[in-house]
Amino acid sequence: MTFEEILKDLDDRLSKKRMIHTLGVAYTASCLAMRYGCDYDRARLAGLLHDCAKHLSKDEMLKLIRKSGIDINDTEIQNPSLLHAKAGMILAKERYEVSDKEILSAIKCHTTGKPQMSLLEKIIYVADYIEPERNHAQNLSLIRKLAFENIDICLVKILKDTLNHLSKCDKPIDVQTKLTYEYYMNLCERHFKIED
Ligand code: DGI
Ligand code: FE
Ligand code: FE
Repeated sequence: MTFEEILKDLDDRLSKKRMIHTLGVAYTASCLAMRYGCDYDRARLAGLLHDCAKHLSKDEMLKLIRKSGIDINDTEIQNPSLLHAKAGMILAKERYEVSDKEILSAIKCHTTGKPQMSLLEKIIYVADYIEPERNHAQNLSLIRKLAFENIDICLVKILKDTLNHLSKCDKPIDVQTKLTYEYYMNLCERHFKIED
């Protein structure tokens, strides 16, 4: 399917608010791709599809993921907001005919991140957090600037704020979110001077 065809289908399925966020992520991801020398069309498509399963119910997402034989952990079952990433990857493949493995994996890890992300995976993770419609997180103006200066340090800041936010709200932390933070914190401590 073309970008326009996918856009039309998503527009029929997602809420207006989610659609505005989706387009924000698509174009923020393409800008980050221009900055870091990644294919901006693939970044835009991954951004367009990253939340494509957001309208599904918990049961629909569980069914889709189980049918594909993908593992689901307890934290994901208790926090259905984590499930839309894996479900989105499956929909992108099956409904939107995406076969690009890197785009699929960027959708799959967009909520928690993962250690050793590819450039495209990092771009989608960051774009989801900084797109212009997002306005709740703390430190957003610093993080937005950092996104275009050093994407690895930017990841550390986002993950640190996310972990803080989750513990403040008493939400269980997915093992991937924690591993991702530890991996990028370690990497940045070895390569860059991080200021707190
Ligand atoms: O789908 P979006 O709203 O655009 O954003 P998202 O996919 O990044 O995240 C959905 C929610 O998942 C968001 O409120 C943050 C939350 N989240 C990220 N990591 C974890 C988490 N929630 C829990 N419980 N545990 C995590 O490790
Ligand atoms: Fe999401
Ligand atoms: Fe999103």
